[in-house]
Amino acid sequence: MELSMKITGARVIVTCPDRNFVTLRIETDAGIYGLGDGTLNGREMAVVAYLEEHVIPCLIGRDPFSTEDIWQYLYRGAYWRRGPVTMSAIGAVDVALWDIKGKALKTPVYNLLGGASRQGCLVYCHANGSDTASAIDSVKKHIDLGYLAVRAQAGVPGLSSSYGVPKGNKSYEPAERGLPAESLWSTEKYLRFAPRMFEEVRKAVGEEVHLLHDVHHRLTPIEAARLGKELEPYDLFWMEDPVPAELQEGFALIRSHTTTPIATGEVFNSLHDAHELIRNQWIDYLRMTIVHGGGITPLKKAADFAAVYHVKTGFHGATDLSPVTMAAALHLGLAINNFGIQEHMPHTDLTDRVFPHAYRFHAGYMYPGDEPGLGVDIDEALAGTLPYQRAYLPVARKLDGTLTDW
Ligand code: KDG
Ligand code: MG
Repeated sequence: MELSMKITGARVIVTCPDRNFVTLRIETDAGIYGLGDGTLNGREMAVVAYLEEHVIPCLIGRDPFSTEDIWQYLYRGAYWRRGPVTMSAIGAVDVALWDIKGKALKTPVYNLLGGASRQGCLVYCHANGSDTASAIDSVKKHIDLGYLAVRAQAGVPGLSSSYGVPKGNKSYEPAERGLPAESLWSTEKYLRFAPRMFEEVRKAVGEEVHLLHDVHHRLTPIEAARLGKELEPYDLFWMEDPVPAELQEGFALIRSHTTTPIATGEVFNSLHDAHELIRNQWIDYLRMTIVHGGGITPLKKAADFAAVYHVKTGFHGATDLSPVTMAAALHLGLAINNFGIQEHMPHTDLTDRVFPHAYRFHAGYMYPGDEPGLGVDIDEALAGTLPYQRAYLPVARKLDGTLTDW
């Protein structure tokens, strides 16, 4: 079999099937193409410019099988390292190259990463409600859909909006058109409410279902320690992003007070953001995602490093990660030994039509499918009818107006 190929071209496709996605399509002289996701929620066009102006010209003529060398070329070779824009652009290239590799070798990407280590990937979904009663209804609905793990978020009494809870009856989608929306935050109200909510949720849904919760970077370490301790009786699968994680040693304080498992890392873009967290066993689940973490190549290494310290994966899987990232996460998740759980926030029907894919959900698990490569395509004709629309994530302020972490 002739495996010598060259990259002949690459283009960025920006489309908005209900929300914005940035997709990189890399072409080869063998007629095989690969897709990568470069979506960075609320900062999409920065990645487009980075790819078009700085990355694509360097790819032409290279061997698409050289995933390691091309990754190093784009990372070390740029001199300027890390950061979400850079790493999303590198991630888009890396994932597209793994897609090409799988298609050229006529095998699903998970076979190139070690083969299947399990039958499917356990996933968790999002349940939410404006109050505890409606959050409980939502958890029950998701259990009826077959989910074995459910994240529960509810409106905090006294706050006009809460992370993870939609305003109307639409599905929750944080990015909104127009300038950034402002929401209010009160740690006191939240800390009074969250343990009571989980007491009721656990009572209503029983012991079997895994319950998760996202604090979304809102607390200080000592506040998070208190929350983790108070949540212990409700046996959470994890407490996510209890604090903003720039200060890795802050997790030591949380860890010394509570046995509630901790997940973090959806905003990380390098293993260097997490290596103290992992090395010191301050977390249980690493949430770094394929796109913002620079692709399959570095995430496989991050997962292997984490495995040494009993840390499992819990890859980010919100709707701002395109179906291409979902597929990449499932292929990697199927292959590694220390897979923990995968987030599944289903895309809209329109997004699924723009990105036809082989992965599927069944009875609590997701399966990447057995198509060569990643098993995701893009309907460019449909994508072309859905132009980019500027949208931003919200910002948060404390009740006295101080800007805080959203
Ligand atoms: O773009 C930001 C979202 O992906 C994020 O707010 C979602 O926290 C999130 C989660 O856990 O899915
Ligand atoms: Mg989160």
